[in-house]
Amino acid sequence: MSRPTLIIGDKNKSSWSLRPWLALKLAGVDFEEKLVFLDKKETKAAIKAAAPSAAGKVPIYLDGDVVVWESLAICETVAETNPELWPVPRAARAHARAISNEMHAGFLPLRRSCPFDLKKLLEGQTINPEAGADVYRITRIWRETRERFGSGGPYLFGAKPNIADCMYAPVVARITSYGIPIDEQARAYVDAIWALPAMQEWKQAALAEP
Ligand SMILES: N[C@@H](CCC(=O)N[C@@H](CS)C(=O)NCC(=O)O)C(=O)O
Repeated sequence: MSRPTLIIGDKNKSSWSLRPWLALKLAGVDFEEKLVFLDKKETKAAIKAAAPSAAGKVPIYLDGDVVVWESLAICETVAETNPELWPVPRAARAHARAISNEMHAGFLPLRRSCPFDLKKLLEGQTINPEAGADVYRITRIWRETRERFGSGGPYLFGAKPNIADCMYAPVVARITSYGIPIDEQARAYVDAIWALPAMQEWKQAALAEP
């Protein structure tokens, strides 16, 4: 049987690709990755050729007759066969889904003003008030989630990272790239995400990209 394939963009640019890629790695899925360089004249055609029925953006996940795009939908699909990617207690699972959706649908000011770029390493960048409000909301989500569900370890829901951590991983990267000031608790969470071997693998590959 052929391995599932995740079509992704450049690792230094594609924050959306990082999310399901990390979920697949955390779940230990044996998958093939196909990288399409973004912002080239052939990008759209290459993505369309790989999955004509998808929306023409990466990431896209192909597994047998399954074709799924939208990062969170991919994570949900992978979780069907790897249920440990969501926390088990119902209240925790509902909370994880809510904060994952909030990330998927929002925080545009932060995403716009601090584009994903792992090669950047700025210090104490001043961000605009709207982006600042996003960081405030995100760090509050992290704190409240950890207080309520995360006492068993360093991740949002304790000892094991799950899809919610994957959804916020690109924010962790933006905070580091732009030197965005955060409190000590948020810093500990950022450090825990960076310490994941899969995050390091993604980062090293991003740094090696042309
Ligand atoms: N909401 C989508 C966003 C996907 C997206 O915007 N992908 C960008 C790369 S990070 C892309 O494919 N850009 C190429 C293009 O629009 O031509 C998701 O969650 O997967």
